[in-house]
Amino acid sequence: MRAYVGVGTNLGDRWANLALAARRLEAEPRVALLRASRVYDTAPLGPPQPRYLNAALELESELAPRALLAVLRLAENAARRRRTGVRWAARTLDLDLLLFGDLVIHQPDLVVPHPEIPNRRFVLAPLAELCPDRMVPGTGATVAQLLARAPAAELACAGIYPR
Ligand code: A4P
Ligand code: MG
Repeated sequence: MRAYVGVGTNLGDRWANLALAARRLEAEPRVALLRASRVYDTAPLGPPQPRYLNAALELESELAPRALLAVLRLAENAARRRRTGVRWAARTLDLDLLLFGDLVIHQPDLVVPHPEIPNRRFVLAPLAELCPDRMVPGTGATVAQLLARAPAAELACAGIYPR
């Protein structure tokens, strides 16, 4: 199944955290990392915190959604182990399962499509590089359409995804 993952990092060596996420997915036997968006430098949404790097990854997953989510959590943990002396709330790596084929999932610990997609330009801009014409289930709109109507947000392309 074709799946899309949102990557966010605002702590530590952010570029290294992005690279780690890609390496972890590439090392997964039942996951193929097909493409990466460019990397965006984005203003933080929420409480005051450092700026983020955001990107999106396109996967082909033979793993079921929950198993893929577990892989994402392990990759986050791997990034956390690399950091030193940070507050518990700080995040070196946030991997969100944005889309999994056309599936709609509403479980306590897994909601797909990720419910914040329409509100977040830092998710939609990279995702639109990979799959602008893909319908986002439950919204009646494509990724490109959601991007066109998303709330304004400050973001700038910062480079290609590190591999
Ligand atoms: N969960 C449910 N559905 C999903 C899904 N589709 N993908 C559950 C991933 N996880 C999903 O996640 C909390 C719980 O969500 C998990 O246990 C999982 O089972 P988390 O990543 O541990 O916690 P979180 O990061 O606080 O949650 P969330 O919703 O990812 O946080 P936010 O709201 O995304 O906050 N500003 C910019 N510019 N860029 C960013 O990337 N990110 C955040 C993080 C805030 N501001 C930001 C950015
Ligand atoms: Mg998350």
